[in-house]
Amino acid sequence: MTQDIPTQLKEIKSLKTELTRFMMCYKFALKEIETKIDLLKQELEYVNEYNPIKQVDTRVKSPQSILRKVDSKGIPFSLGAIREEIHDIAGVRITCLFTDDIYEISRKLLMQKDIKVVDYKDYIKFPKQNGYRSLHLIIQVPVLMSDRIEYVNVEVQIRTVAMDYWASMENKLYNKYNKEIPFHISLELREAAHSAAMLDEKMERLRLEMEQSDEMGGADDDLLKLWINNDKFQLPSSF
Ligand code: 0O2
Repeated sequence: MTQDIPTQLKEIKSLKTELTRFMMCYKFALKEIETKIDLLKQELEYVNEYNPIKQVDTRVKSPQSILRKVDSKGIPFSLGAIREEIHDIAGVRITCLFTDDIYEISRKLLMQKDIKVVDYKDYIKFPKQNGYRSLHLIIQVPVLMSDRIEYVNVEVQIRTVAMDYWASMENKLYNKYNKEIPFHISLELREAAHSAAMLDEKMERLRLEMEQSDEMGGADDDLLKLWINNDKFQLPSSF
């Protein structure tokens, strides 16, 4: 039985409201988590005199991308199922300098009482076959709507600058070759992932050495400290 035009219009309007509320929840969840990260940044900066968070990017997945995932994973086409099954509609990416910072940031975030952990994937200790490394947390953040509290899933990716550099290059190639990266390029990518991991390890060792030398009352390495704490600091050309 076909519905009359006013009933159809009413249904379309109510669907539109439902969809807007659905997407708004993710936008609000990102605002909540951004505020938390900002407070964490300030706290670490003032208490530890070192802010490990170099960059924070957020995004809400586009409706097209959500639909692609629904299709590829065979998820039933309903808002309830999408909410349950797709965990990265709201995404935050935190970039830092050192691997240890990743775990420190994740510990500090997960310590917060109103954050629930849904999933924890450590692609640093267990890199993906293609070389991808990053720490992924799926967390639930409470969002206060006008009539209720919604617990909204947010995917938090935490990685070093080197891991991020690699992942953005790999993503470009993945898109360029329409998911079928030629074998010789995938080998080079794996090599690059290995080099990035070596660089991260080396940087971590240098930092440890610097901290130990500070603890033993050694001379402050002002250049290295300036570099770690200031994004805009440039090494002199004679360095
Ligand atoms: P986009 O465009 O970033 O949104 P899921 O697919 O999330 O349900 P999965 O695959 O187990 O389940 O999640 P995983 O492995 O935690 O990956 C989720 C996100 O991590 C991806 O989202 C990417 O952003 C990133 N990622 C995972 N693997 C790779 C990789 O090999 N290379 C790069 N460059 N990024 C990766 P989307 O939805 O795929 O993409």
